[in-house]
Formats: sequence, C-alpha cells, structure tokens
Amino acid sequence: MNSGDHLVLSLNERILNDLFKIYNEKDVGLCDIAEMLELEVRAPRKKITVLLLGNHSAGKSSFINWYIDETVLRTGVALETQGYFLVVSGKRRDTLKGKATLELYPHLRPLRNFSGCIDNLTTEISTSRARKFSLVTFIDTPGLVDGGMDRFFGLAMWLTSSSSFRSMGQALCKRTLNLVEKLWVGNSDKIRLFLAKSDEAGTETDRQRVLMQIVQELCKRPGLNRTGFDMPTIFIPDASRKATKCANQIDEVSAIIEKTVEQSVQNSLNNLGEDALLLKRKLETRLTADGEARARNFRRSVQRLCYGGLGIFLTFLLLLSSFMGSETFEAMRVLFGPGADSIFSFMAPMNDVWLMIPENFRLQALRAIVAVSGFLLIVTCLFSPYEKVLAKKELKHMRTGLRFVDSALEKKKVMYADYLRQSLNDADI
Ligand SMILES: Nc1nc2c(ncn2[C@@H]2O[C@H](COP(=O)(O)OP(=O)(O)O)[C@@H](O)[C@H]2O)c(=O)[nH]1
Ligand SMILES: [Mg+2]
Repeated sequence: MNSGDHLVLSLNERILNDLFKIYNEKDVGLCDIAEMLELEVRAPRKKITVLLLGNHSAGKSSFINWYIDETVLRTGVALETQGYFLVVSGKRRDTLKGKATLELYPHLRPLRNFSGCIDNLTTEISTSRARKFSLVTFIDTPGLVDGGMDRFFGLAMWLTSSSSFRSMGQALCKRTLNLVEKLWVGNSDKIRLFLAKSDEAGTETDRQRVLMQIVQELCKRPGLNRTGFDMPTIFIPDASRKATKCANQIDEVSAIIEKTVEQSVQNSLNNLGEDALLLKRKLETRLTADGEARARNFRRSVQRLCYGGLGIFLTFLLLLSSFMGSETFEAMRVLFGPGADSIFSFMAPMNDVWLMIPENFRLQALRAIVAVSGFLLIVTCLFSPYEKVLAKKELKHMRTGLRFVDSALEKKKVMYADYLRQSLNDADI
C-alpha cells in the first residue's frame, strides 16, 4: 500500500465514521429523529461485509488470511472451519466469543433464535492494515458438503439482507449451489463467483474442463443462469508452490472489494442526502402544521373569551349600571376623582338599556344573557375543540432536530466534495 492509498483509505474511513455519527448521535441523530417521527432510517455500516461461501476446503479461510496478510484463521483440508468467523480490523489482536460478538454487532442478535448458533460464532480482531481491510468485515463460513450441517442454513440466509457476497467455488457441490441460488434472488449484483485454488486444477485442459463442468451445473439452474457469466480463476500466491501457467486473478478480488468500499461510501453519502431531506420535509411539515394548529387554537381561545366574557361582562355592566344612582356617582367621584365622569358617561348607554327593560323582566333578561353566552360557549367547546399541539419539549426537540438535519445536509456537501476531490481536479468539482 503506498502513502496515497493510505490517505484515500483514511478519507473514506473518516467519511464513513462521520456518517455513522450523523445517524447515531443521541437525540438529534437521524435515527432518533426518524424514531420521533415514526419513520425508519437505517444508519450506514462503517464497513462493508464480505461473506465467503464455498465448498469444504475451497480456500475461503486462506483467502481471508491472504487479504489481511496475517494468519488469523486456521486452514487445511483436515481443519475445516467450525462455525462462523467474523474477521475485523481493530486496535489489538483479540478473539471474541459468541456473546461478545453479539454485543459488537447488535444486528446479529436475531441469531439467538437459532439454537447453537451463538456457540459457533467467533470474532477475530486483527491489527492488520493491509489492503482495504480497515473497511471490511469478512465472514468466514464453514464449507458446505453434501449432507449434514442443516443448522447453518439459517445464518447464511439471514445474512443475505445486509451483506455483500463473494462466492468462491471449486467444483460446486449441490448444497453450495442451493444456497447461492437462494441468495441470488435480489442480490445477484452483490454475488461474485471465483474459481479458487485454480493452480491445483491440473493442466490448462483440466482447468477448462472444470470450468465447463461448473458452467454446465450453473446452466441447469434457471436462477443462476445469466448472460455475461464470469468466473475469474484465483489462487493464493505462494512462492513455495510449484510454478503454474494459470492466470491468477486474485488481485481482481481485491479490486472488487475496493470498488465495493468506494460504492458503499457513495451510496452512504447519497442515502444521507435522501434521508436528511426526507426528515427535513417531515419536520418542516410537522412544525408548520403545529404552528397553524396553535394559531387556530389561539382564535378559539379568543372566541371562547368573547362568548364567555359576553355573558359575564354584560351582566356585570347591567348590574353595575342598575346601581348607578346619584349617590353611587358621588361615591365614585370621591374614589376616582374626575375619572368617574368618563366611567359614568361610558355606563350611561348601559343604564339606558337597563331602564328600557321593564322592571319585572330584568332578572329574566339577565338569565337569558347568561344562558345565551353559556350556550354559545358550550357549542364552541363541543364543535370546535382545541387541537392537539406539540408539547414544549417535543417542539424544542423538533426544532433542534431540524437544525441538525440542515447541518447534516451541509456536511454531506462537504464530504461529497472531499470524496470527489480524491479523483477529480478541484476545477471539475
Ligand atoms: N494450491 C493451493 N492450495 C490452497 C489455496 N488456497 C488454500 N489452499 C489450501 O487448501 C486447503 C484448504 O484451505 P482452507 O482455506 O482451509 O479452505 P476452507 O475450508 O475453504 O476454509 C489448505 O491446505 C490450504 O493450504 C490455493 O490457492 N492454492
Ligand atoms: Mg475454512
């Protein structure tokens, strides 16, 4: 790996880490905002997953060891990998057992439902910085042989939803083919086939025969029958082995992994853009709707105050004016000074209304006013009740969320520009 490569790697790593933070930040992260809005967004993985499938002794474990340039997995015809091994890069060489692996990868927790799975799950942490290992999680699987090992199917199938697949085949066994065929549905773009240990296929003619056999097998299965079939021949370069004329396309595997990493960075950036925009729109709609509901509630409050106040206020005024004899006026003069004149002139029309009502009907008139205003108040309360608005805390949360989403969109632009700057001139961005 040259120094330029290292820079590229750290930038991709940085972008994926930043993306991870944007999604997972407490309370304001996109995942928490989505949860608040009852939506679902999926945080991008920091790494791509490469699941290796293949027959017993096809060279899966050897391939991982070669890729990371360290022997973390045991290999050998007799040493068939028992269970599933996740191989990831980390700070210190370590081995995690099943339970610790589930702590590290919560998305694997449903595996608890398959009896025996956890006991067969191990994570090997390696400090290797070889190739793009820091951005890859390898999953080594026990090779399939025809017959037995039914319990492992659940795991392999389950992983289909979230992984990138590279399938390495030697002469293909039925079980491997069945599995690949199932995984193929909806994932064909993520599955690659390789003829591993091709240095052992014998002469050029033998190898051709093996490839023909494989193609014939694949063609029998409509699910796997595709145009543009490709099956690069690979083997682990090893100086001690005898020279072979077979072309080794193993670097193509590294190139595919690297391309997948690049694609995953691009996809994650695109997803961030889409998710942030979706959340922004939802938040804005909710906040606008809440603002409108608040305005309508305010109008309702004014209406209620008017109707309720009307009865109380009119009754109060009428009663007051009824007591307004000349002695009251004098008393008010003492109390309010010259202001009493204006109060009196304001009250005068009310007094006239009061005097217009025949004396025996005054009480009924008051009752009628109270009844009408009470009726109006009840009608408005019943037919135009207050709308539910966001609680203060919720409103604050949404506003902070909106600001965070806006900043995420800004960050996305910067990250995209940084990403493109790796391969394009500044002038082209
Ligand atoms: N000649 C040759 N042998 C290989 C190659 N890759 C792996 N092997 C050997 O094949 C045996 C099985 O390999 P292993 O990685 O354990 O296969 P797995 O069961 O698919 O994990 C081991 O003895 C390896 O040394 C290869 O590319 N060429
Ligand atoms: Mg193995």
